[in-house]
Amino acid sequence: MTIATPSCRLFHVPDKRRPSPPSPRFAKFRGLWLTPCAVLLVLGLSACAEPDNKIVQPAMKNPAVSAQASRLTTSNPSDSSRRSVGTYRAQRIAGDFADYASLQRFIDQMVQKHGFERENLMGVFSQARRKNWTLDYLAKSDQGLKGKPATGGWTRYREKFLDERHISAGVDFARRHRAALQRATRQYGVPEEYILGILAVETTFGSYVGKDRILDALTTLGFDYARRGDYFRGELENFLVMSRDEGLDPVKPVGSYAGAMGLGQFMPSSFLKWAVDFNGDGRRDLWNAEDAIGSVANYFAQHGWQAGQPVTTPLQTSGAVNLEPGIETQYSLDALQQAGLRPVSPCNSQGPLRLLQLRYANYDQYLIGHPNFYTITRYNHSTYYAMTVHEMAQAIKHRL
Ligand SMILES: [Ca+2]
Repeated sequence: MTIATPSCRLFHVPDKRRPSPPSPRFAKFRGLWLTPCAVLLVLGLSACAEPDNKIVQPAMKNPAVSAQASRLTTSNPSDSSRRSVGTYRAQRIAGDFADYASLQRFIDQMVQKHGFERENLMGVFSQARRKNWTLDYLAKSDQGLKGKPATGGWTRYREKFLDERHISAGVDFARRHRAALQRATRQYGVPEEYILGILAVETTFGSYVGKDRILDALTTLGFDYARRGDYFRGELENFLVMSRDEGLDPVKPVGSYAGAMGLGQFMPSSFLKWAVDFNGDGRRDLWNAEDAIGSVANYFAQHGWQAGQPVTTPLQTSGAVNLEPGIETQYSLDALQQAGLRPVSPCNSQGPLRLLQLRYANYDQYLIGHPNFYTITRYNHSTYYAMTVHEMAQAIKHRL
């Protein structure tokens, strides 16, 4: 998901045990080209990961249980519960955000727009904690994420994910959730391996879904991160609506430092638009494996996935490539061929093509990015992210 556009969820999960790529919303958020410094930040620390010197908290062993535990018991909401989230009440905001006039205005808007109780929201925000680490981290990475991709950047990026741990976890997850995966493929037209590829890269199938409270993350970024404060205040609004709709205590859910949640790391806006109840229990639960499978498939379907169509086609080059690579520029097949780029296999793609450049240590590889590749980048606006999902999908499929 993009920060500025309706992309998925998503900001990335800070998986401390392994570096992760910039997440959906995240790539667009920061720009698509990474300097060497930025690559270190992204690869070494992960897009939404935390610095190496940060103490690692144990991952949630059973996210579904934890999410369930945070639910309120209002299966039949009364008028009061329709106007509030959690059971918090306060006459004024206490704690880290006590003196924030901008938060007071936000609460006023939530009362007027969505009918929340003012005392309830002041009680909720009295629980919020300012995440200074997040602000420090984003300040550093904002400075570094400019310029062209570095030589060898693709090699370093992919090796963080294309390993036995991710692939074997994918095989195991696929065997445990075969029926749901096959049902998602039938219903949405998205091959199961691409659903698996997303869940592998985002959270290694829920083995690490983040440890920051969503309330803390979104309040901090909404009111102390000026560059994208409007975006995060919007996500905070969506999070409160989501919490009320789903009967969640808004102080309990945890996720990435940027507010992404569950196995697929959906941001609240993506939850409201694209999450589905895929196990039929009447709730959309991003921490539930079946709901996550259906939600990722629905996300792809709603972002233009073309069933039965290719994702990439490798290109042969003759001489220097003078076309601009990247997902923001569209080409016709004729334009690519006239520039000396020839598909290694017949190419009958429907729709605009992208020129993908993968930077190895000693050479650059070029590929066609078909419309389905572009759909993957709606989850995270990054060529390397989408290529990693694609390769992960193929690697897991090969083992099934
Ligand atoms: Ca469900």
